[in-house]
Amino acid sequence: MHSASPRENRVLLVVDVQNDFCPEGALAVPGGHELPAIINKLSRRFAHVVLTQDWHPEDHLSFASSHPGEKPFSAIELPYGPQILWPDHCVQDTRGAEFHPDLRLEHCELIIRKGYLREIDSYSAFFENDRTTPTGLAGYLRERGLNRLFLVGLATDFCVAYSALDARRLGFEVTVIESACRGIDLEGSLEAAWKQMEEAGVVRA
Ligand code: VGL
Ligand code: ZN
Repeated sequence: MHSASPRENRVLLVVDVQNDFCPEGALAVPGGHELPAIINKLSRRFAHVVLTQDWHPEDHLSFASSHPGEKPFSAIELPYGPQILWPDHCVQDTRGAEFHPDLRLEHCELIIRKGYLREIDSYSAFFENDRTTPTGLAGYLRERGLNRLFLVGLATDFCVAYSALDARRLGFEVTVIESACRGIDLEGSLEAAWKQMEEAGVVRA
């Protein structure tokens, strides 16, 4: 780690590199298993590393199994807006919710869990899907002067994109490192996410 200056204001935000988002996981993202090696290497250039961990109760409302008759990947309307229904994934304290075993980020300073409220999903590292209930991450980063965010992880078009867009909205400088992300791509969601991110001033690196 060469940049450990106390004034270092860059932070690597590693989104949801968990077993369930890797091949053989419950909500497998193609190529997800390629990320640990890439991110381990990248992380050496960052003094500050923060991880997010998708962390759902077993009856979470984003699971198709919580809505009899509904199938995974269909969309429904919840009080806070449209919600895609997912296969059960990242259930608290299960193997699927653990970080990929090859991830070696021992200098990670904070793990932020999200999606733990049954009634509401949370793609973004900053807000629940109502886009108003904060996770506390913005306050943490601001208090520590970490205002230049570099995002990597899973999935590009959901948790990475939502986090990047919220970070821009909150006034952070944001770069998404494309080679260290993988997408789900439901009905063009990957291209749409990049378009939205670019319009919001996210740097695509
Ligand atoms: C995610 C769908 C559901 C993600 C999490 O990490 O992108 N996607 N939960
Ligand atoms: Zn989830």
